[in-house]
Amino acid sequence: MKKEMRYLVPGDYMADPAVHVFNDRLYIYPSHDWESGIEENDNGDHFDMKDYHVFSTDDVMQGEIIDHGLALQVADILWAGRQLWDCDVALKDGMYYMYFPLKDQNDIFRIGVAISNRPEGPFIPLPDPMRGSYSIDPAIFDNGDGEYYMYFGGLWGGQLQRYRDNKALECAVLPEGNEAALPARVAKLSSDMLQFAEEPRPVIILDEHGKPLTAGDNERRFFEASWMHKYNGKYYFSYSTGDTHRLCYAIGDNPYGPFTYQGVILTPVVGWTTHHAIAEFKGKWYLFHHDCVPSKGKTWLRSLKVCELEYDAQGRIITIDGQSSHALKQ
Ligand code: FUB
Repeated sequence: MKKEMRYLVPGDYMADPAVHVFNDRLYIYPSHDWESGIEENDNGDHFDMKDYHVFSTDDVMQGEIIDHGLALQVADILWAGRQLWDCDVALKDGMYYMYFPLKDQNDIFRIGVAISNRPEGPFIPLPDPMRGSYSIDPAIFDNGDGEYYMYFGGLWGGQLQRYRDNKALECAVLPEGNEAALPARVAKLSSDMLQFAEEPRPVIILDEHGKPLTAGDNERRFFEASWMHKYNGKYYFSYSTGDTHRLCYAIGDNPYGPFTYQGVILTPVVGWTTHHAIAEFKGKWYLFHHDCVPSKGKTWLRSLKVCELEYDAQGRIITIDGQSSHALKQ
């Protein structure tokens, strides 16, 4: 379905949105792309982001989008190497916790935590990454019962293929063909929100026959960009298929899954990566995502977009055409 789209930050390059409603206002936590001059490669070196800005609004499709300025930067993180990728933020007991993936000084992605007493930051980073953390794209889900879950992981440049059972491998191994696909991971957070409360578990996605998706099924299997939301009592795990450039989703009965594959949320956009957040605000559902139309296809200079998201009577998400960005609205 073609949709009316809005570019949210036309004056700058922002990507990988995480979105939450805090204190009746909608907050957007994107990655901040820039022209670093680093050549494009499969390792993602050209995504050399150095800081985050936070945005907020009280009207998603028409209202003013406020840029709250610098919220966190690589220069302030003691353990930093390079590359601040997709972050997310959770609220607990009046404090805001930002979770961010960053390569350490050995070029290994870890997940860090930074804290603020305001949703827009600035966020003060802890001196060390989370114990046992690895890979990228942390997405935090508040289950509404006092428990918070982190979904994370990403293939290729996201380094997930370097781990099995939460242990680093001697050499990276990417499964192929009929082997089980590499899953995202999920872990409950500790009550102080600063560590995993348990060993991360695999997020299993089943096909229509109840079999886990295979590595060769690259139009449906997980690649990166986890997101979790709840609709009509069901848990919707959504993600990017990476090299086939789709946003897909699977439904389960609890935060750990297993989840059963349902379909495509967004067909490929202009650009290589696709990444999103789904949120309800003032009675409507929205898909926040990015594309590379404004940068004329430069994959490392992405622009933040939003459109409405709809469900059918059975709770299935109605597929959105990723190329419907041509009805540009600013
Ligand atoms: O922004 C860098 C990476 O690109 C993100 O971590 C991935 O999800 C992809 O959007």
